[in-house]
Amino acid sequence: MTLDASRDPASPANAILADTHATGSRRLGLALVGVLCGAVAALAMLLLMLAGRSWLGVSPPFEALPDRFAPTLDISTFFSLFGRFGGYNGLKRFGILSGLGGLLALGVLFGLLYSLVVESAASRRMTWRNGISPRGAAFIAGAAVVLWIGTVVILWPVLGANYRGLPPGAAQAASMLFLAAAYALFAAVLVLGYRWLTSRSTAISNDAPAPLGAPVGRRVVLAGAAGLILAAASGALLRALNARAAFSYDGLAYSGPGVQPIAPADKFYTVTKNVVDPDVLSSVWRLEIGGMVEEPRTYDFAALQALPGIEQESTLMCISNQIGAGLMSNAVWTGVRLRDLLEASRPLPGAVEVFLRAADGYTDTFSIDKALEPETLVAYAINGAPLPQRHGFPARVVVPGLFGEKNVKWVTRIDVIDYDARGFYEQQGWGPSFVIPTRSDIFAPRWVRKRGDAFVEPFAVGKQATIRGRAFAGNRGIQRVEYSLDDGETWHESRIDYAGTDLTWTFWSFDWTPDAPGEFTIVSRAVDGTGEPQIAERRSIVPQGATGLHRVVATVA
Ligand SMILES: Nc1nc2c(c(=O)[nH]1)N[C@H]1C(S)=C(S)[C@@H](COP(=O)(O)O)O[C@H]1N2
Ligand SMILES: [Mo]
Repeated sequence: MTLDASRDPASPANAILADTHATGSRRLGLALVGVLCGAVAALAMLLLMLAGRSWLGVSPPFEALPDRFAPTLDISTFFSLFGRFGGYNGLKRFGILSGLGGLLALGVLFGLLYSLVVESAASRRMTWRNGISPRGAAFIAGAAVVLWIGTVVILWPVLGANYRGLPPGAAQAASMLFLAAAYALFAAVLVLGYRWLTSRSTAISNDAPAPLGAPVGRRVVLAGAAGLILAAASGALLRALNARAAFSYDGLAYSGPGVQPIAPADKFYTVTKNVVDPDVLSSVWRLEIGGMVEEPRTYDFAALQALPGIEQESTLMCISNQIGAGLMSNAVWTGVRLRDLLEASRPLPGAVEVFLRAADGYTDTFSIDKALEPETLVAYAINGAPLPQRHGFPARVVVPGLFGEKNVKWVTRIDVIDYDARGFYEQQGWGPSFVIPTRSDIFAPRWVRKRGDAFVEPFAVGKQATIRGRAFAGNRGIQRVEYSLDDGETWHESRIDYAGTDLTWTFWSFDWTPDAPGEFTIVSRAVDGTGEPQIAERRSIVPQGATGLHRVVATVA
């Protein structure tokens, strides 16, 4: 069994030493072949997952895992991670990249373990079929099944995501099947690859194990090349997904002197939990109404649009919108009243909430009373045109009066439930109230946020300027907006430029001709449609949205 010809085979001591040395390096070589096979198999599996994500909308584990665990973070951890990883986008990127890294590391680990099992003496004592160790095959099949069960259990709450728009039940089945296919591909590539890369002779006697396999150098090089090709293909798919990622528009604000009463759809503020938003096919998409109803129903896109619909102007605002900031916009929505959809399915007595699910696995809830209000819509158009992808194509919920997160985009299922459930962000500890507090702010002339907010350009003594702002009170409307030029000492009524409706923001303004140089702190305060004044006390966005007055310092020269 001496493989090293340079040593003197005549010396028994040397022969044994050489044999041990050769066996050691052979074992190392085989372990490296295992690692290589594991890496190639993981890359093949990665490519399948990326193809499934790109074309079938199946969420791969490295995307589903962050979604699974983001809601379990409490808000302060969530924000401190923003700080550590460079904002929400940085955190999302980190989540995906560590998932990708973990997947490849697991592949390599299982490749190594597979090689150790296959080359163990116990394995080499057995009868192999078609050059495959039964022990190795059992090990990798068992590992794949255990991993599959583990993944399904851990990812269970998010398996209902399908970025092409399959409703949750079908999406869950698709996710589970696809995972099984991906793990089976991994196991098959690993087993067949390892077989192809090692040559071996069979056992001589029944009690002595067959010798170790020997790596086939030329094939190892080819396998390495195959790995590089797979990596390049995965890289191309990852780059294509990255080009569609929400990084460039997540957190898009609508603010400044250019804001219009009705925002163009492409300027409408945008917030999403996703790295890559759903790309829903309206032909695949369904809206299911279920849970505690007498008659569950499923609507396709044509059926939804064929129902009697309404047009409704309403304003949407994110709970994270700071006073004065632009995570708010107003638009005209077209859609079906959620009430009509629910009544067609006849909710059973005892209904407490509706539980909404979306193509991206997002969830949220609101009370059945809110769901039955005539202003709560399943909308399929914005400003007369189909919803843009990033705003929830083909359909989203619009719930006037409640913060943006309740306005579920890409909605695929609405269940009537008889208990108090919590949505994606709600689980982090936001709320419990999602009713929008009254607010007002100044958007023109342009100001910047330094230590406080200050107008960019100085005002001139004797020259008239117009200060413009907006006010919003959820679904309560705005009665009037007052302004102060002396940091809240004295107040004056502003002029209303755009009244809107109870469901929208209001634009207000006043003209000001400064009569003396100096610094002036301009403040606004609104009164909602029920006569309640805006809360002046400053509260942070956590956990129920910000309150407080908007102050902007003007310098008069
Ligand atoms: N399916 C789904 N719906 C969602 C979200 C999401 O990430 N996924 N984000 C919510 C949040 S936090 C906000 S503020 C609004 C933003 O809606 P917009 O992007 O159309 O302005 O959508 C809500 N609906
Ligand atoms: Mo939000």
